[in-house]
This record gives sequence, C-alpha cells and structure tokens, in this order.
Amino acid sequence: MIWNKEIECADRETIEAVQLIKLKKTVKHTYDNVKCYRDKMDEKGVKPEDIHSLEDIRKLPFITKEDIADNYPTGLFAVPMSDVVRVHSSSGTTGKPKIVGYTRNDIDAWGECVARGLAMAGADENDVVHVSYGYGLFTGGLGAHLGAETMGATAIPMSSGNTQKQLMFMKDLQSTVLCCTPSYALTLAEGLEKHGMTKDDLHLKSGLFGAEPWTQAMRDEIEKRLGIRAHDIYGLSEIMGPGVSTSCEYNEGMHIQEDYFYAEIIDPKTLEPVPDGEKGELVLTTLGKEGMPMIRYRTRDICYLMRDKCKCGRTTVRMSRVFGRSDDMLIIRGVNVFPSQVEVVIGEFDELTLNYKLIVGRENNTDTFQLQVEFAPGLAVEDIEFVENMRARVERALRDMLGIGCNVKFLNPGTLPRSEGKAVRIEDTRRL
Ligand code: DLL
Repeated sequence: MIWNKEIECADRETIEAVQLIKLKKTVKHTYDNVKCYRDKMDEKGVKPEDIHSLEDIRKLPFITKEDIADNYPTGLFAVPMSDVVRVHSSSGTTGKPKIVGYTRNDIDAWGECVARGLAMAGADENDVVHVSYGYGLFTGGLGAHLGAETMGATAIPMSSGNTQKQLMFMKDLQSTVLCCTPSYALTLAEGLEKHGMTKDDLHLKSGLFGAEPWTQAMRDEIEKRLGIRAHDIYGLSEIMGPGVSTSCEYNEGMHIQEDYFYAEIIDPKTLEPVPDGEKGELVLTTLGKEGMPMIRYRTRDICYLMRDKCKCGRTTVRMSRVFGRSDDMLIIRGVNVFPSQVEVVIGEFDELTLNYKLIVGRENNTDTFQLQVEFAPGLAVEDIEFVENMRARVERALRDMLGIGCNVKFLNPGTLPRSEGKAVRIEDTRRL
C-alpha cells in the first residue's frame, strides 16, 4: 500500500515543522522568480525573511484567479520553460484559460499525493484503476493516471464518453477502482441496465470521485447502484490537480496532504481567518512546488476544516465536502443559493433522480427560478394528481431549505443530457 505513514500519521509538531521549512523555501523561490508576487509583497512591505512561523503566512498577500488571468499565459511560472515538463489548463472565470506548469519534481509530488488518495480508497499495486476522467489539458485524467502508476497499480486510460465501451472494459479487465466525476459515475450506473448488465458483472470495490460538488445523497446513490465505496477527491489545476485532499474509509472530510499544501479558511468579505468548523473560502499555499508555486491562493471553494484525529489514524487536517464555489453561487431575488442545497432537497425524495437543472431568468424585473428534475424510472409524469401532489411537496421543501420560492418542472426519466465530465447544472439567462 502506498501511503506515507510517517507524514500522514505524524504528530502536529512534526507536520508543522515540515510545513514551515517548505513554506520559507516556497516564499523565497516565488519572491525571487515571480514578478507579480514580488511586486505584491513589496507593496505590502514584506520580505521572505519575515516568515518565522506558520502564522506569519498571514502577512503575505493573496493570489487570485484575476492574477492568473492578468499574467496569462505563463507569467506566474517560477522556472524557465526548459524546466517545465508538463502543462495543463482549465477554463478561467474571465474567459482566458488558466495555464499551469509542472517540473519533474512537481509531477513526482503529484503522483505521490494521488497515490495516497488511492490508498485511502483501499487500493494497492494489485488493483486495476479505471480512469474515466477526461484526458488532455484537464488534470483529472492524467492526474488519476499518474497516481495509479506511482502506486504500481494498473492504470486504464479510458478518458470519458462511450459508456458501453467503458462498461465492457470495466467488466473484461476486472477494474477494481473507478475514477471519474460523481455525475459520470451515475451515468455509468444508468448504463449498466441499458446495456443488459448489473453491478455484479463488475469487480469494482471503490471509486475516487471529484472535480465537482456532490452531496451525501449522490454518494448513497453511487454506492448502492455500483456496489462500491465512494470516496471524495478534491483538487484544482492552479494548485496541482486531483489529490490535494481525499476522504478515507470513514468519509468524514478529506485529508489534506499537508506536507504539500497549507490550508486556511477565510471570510471572503473581510479576508480574516474563520475558526475551525466554520464555513468560509479555502485558501491554499503550495509547499515545495517549483513550476508554478501558489501562495495564499483564493480557491473560491466554500468548505470548513476539521483538526480532530480521524478514526483511520491519519492526523492530517481534513476539509469538509465543498459546498460550492463562491462563483457558482446564484443570487436569486437577493438570496444566496447554492446548487448543492437544491441537491440535498432532491435527495430526500425517492420519487426523484439526481438528474436536475436550475434555470434562472428574469421577467418584469423579477428573477425567475425553476428546477427541472427527472422522475425515477417507472413513475409517470402523466398522472396529474400524483404530479401536483409531488410538486407541492418539493416546492415546500425547497422553500424551507432556500428561503425563496422555486417553480418545479418534472421531466420523464432520461430526458436531461447525461454528464460525461463536470455536470452543467445551471442555466442563467440573466447574464445574457
Ligand atoms: O477539477 C481537478 C480534479 C480532477 C479534482 C479530478 C478531483 C478529481 P479544475 O478543473 O481546475 O480541476 O477545477 C477545480 O473543481 O476549485 C472545485 O470548485 C471543483 N472541485 C474539484 N474537486 C472537487 C470535489 C479539477 N471533490 C474546481 N468536490 C475546484 C467539490 C470539487 N468540488
């Protein structure tokens, strides 16, 4: 089993000592080599030598998504291109893609982080890891692949799409661990029946699912329909890709690989730290990354931190599931709404599937808000009495959860397009 017990189960003092050494090195490397960050530090009047403790990180300026856009394509790289062995990219909020670069050492560190995550999902070198994240500029496919190879497991580079072929390979090669987005895991589960198979035709035991927010209801559904244990894996291109943190068999948050990342939670309005257990924006600092180090990177992801010891024995800080991105948050009639809150409500109804879409628009200067959701197979949208009764129940539950009204439209099973990667849940025509 590839996991690093020495670090993952180390006492706080040891972890923090490792973090401090690596933080000092990263700050110096960044200050010396990244003009944008040096300018920000100079503006704040702080020098690398001012970092004496981990708390001193608060003296340092943040890096934001806007900084990445402003320095497109490679202005935040801290090494010459000749030392960069790989680039990846993800779509940026401002329209410009974010380009990220890795040195040989960065790739090795990434492989170790994902391998540790796979170990949390019970994998070792005997496992067959079926990777259905997209391969290419997206970090999902190649990141999961790297972890599987680092572990010495067998990696199957399926990429996403072509459900029937996925299921055939999964069955014939006896894949034991599935890596894909949670929404694609459900698409694959649906495909089983369509292609005359059941979960018992497969040899899967667990899965590492991430790249998009998901709820406990979705986890239950995946576990039930695929007969596996579903783990949450978190990461983002700017910081590395998948593997920044992963949930272990107890599934009480995701263990952050603290020798590679320093995590803080801040109030996105005041930028001040919030106490453990309280939700806020996750801010990450890479420890030791060479190609594109990130110091106090504002992820926009909303979660909280837990520091109590996990039952699995690992002592690393855990982050809760991600409730959503602050930029995914809809403001409807002045009320903040996260798609994950709607998903929690849907999950409470056996009559509904987790295939849904939120449509937001504007009529007569007022926001309109509609949930489109599919009925479970076998239920008829034609039975008017049943539909009206359901509508009243779901609309009431949504109002209780969100504090605003939402119109509900039920669809026949199989109507909405199925996800192959990150699910698209929102259609907001107000922005047009
Ligand atoms: O999605 C990296 C990744 C690939 C993670 C595969 C896990 C598995 P990006 O495309 O840059 O990178 O998107 C990063 O996706 O800031 C979160 O908002 C969201 N995200 C990633 N993992 C999770 C998760 C990859 N487990 C953005 N839960 C992040 C919720 C997640 N949201």
